[in-house]
Amino acid sequence: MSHNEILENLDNIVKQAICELQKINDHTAIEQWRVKYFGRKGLFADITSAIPHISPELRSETGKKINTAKKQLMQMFEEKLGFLKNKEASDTDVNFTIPGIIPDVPNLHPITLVSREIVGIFQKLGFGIHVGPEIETDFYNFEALNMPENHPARDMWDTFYLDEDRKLLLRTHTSPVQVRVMQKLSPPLRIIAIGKTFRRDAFDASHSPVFHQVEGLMVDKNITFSNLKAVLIFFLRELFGSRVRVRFLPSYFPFTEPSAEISISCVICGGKGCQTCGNAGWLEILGAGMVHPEVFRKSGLDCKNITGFAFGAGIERIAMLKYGIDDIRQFYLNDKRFIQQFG
Ligand code: FA5
Repeated sequence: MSHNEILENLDNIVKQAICELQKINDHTAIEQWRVKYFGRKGLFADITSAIPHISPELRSETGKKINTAKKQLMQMFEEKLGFLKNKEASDTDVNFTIPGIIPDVPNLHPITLVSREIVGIFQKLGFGIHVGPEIETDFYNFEALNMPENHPARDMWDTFYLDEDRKLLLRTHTSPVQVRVMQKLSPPLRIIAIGKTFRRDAFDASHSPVFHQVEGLMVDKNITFSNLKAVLIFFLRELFGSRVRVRFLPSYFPFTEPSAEISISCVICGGKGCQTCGNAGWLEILGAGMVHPEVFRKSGLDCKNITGFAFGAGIERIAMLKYGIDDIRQFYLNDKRFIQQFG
């Protein structure tokens, strides 16, 4: 072979080797390729053996060209080999017989459990379930509830405002749902509404800046405070058992007249006094009263022929008593060990 023939041959070998290498898809084929080009009797051995037959001054240059081509192909070979190894590993590492991972589904959160139980009790009494928005307007959260601008009772709730004009806010209670329902539906009405409420209250054992309330509203002809008492005592005895003691004390809410604050005997300490009930033996869980005529008017109802009662209870406080939890912060620590104890 002449010098030129060797180079031409080398060029063809490289082109052919690259073309074949690209098509290779398994280990057997790549080994065959290696032997064909780099084996003891392979094409590179063959072409290298022709070097001594060309003129001495061209031998070094020819040898270098052959080595460069060899190096280039060897590098491509290594890359392909690595690719095939990875591919085989990912094909064979999948063991389809291994059982699936059992999803870690914890119990329902105690607040969800208690909310469902409350809904169940009121459904037995024929109450419908409603919801309202968590972002409220000043009108629904305050004004329609008989608290016009600058009314001092607005200070009863430390409010998270969402805009400079203080027109949008995070609802401080579920009472705005009363107004929304009365605007939409006509009496007789029997509804509850459950949802999140927000106050700028610092965390302590019985306060959280986000908590849940259940609101109740009953409106019809001749609804009296006795109806309110009967419904609430039924509700609290269904929830806490027939032995629970219920206390009604006079209170003030701008949207009810008369108003009451309702407590039950502390089921954690049995009424002796503990951290949860602030050593009082009673835990206040409800505010209630007869719907104020101004609320009917603001909701567009003619209050001459109708009366009604409303109440609002804190669900966390109810859940604490029901499950013997002495600190409201437990609900919000996201500790699965806590959640798994319920349900
Ligand atoms: C109200 O929110 C009135 N809207 C309730 C009402 C409705 C009265 C209808 C009359 C008619 P109050 O601010 O007292 O009332 O809250 C009601 C209940 O929410 C309390 O009894 C308590 O159980 C719970 N609560 C209040 N603040 C917190 C808090 N920061 N963390 C947890 N629970 C709270």
